[in-house]
Amino acid sequence: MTTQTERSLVLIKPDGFTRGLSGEVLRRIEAKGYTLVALSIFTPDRERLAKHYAEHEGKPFYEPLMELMSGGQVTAAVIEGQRCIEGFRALAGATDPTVALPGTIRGDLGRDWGAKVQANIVHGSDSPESAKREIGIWFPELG
Ligand code: DAT
Ligand code: MG
Repeated sequence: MTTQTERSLVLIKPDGFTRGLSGEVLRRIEAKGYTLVALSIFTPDRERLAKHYAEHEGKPFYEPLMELMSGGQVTAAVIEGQRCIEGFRALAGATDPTVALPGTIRGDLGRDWGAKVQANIVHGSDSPESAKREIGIWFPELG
């Protein structure tokens, strides 16, 4: 059986960026064998974040999430490889860093800080449809 190569959007969020974890996250992506296709560092504005997190609008953690994400620089990356969407989600670990398994990015490097939103270091697309949509938002030149 063959599997098509695919792309995923990865963000090292401001909490991860500020702690100097961009290199560690990118190291794990490359060590796993995925390829870096695009890389950019900037502070995202609310308009871009509202598009990115449209599915979460109205949830209790939405505003704190927007504040966290617009509060500093992010490292945005497009990665590539067969099943890299699923593969990066496995590298990232569970959304809640307290229960994310050791060995994962969130499990090894994240913790609960008592905030209204979980600061969990990374974002990764959760499906091919999300990846296509999110890559279009963060890297329109790749669309
Ligand atoms: P993921 O980033 O694992 O795909 P998500 O898309 O459901 O998780 O949520 C986006 C981000 O919002 C997540 O990385 C952290 C935060 N978040 C999600 N659910 C939360 C909750 N119940 N309480 C606090 N923060 C939450
Ligand atoms: Mg998500």
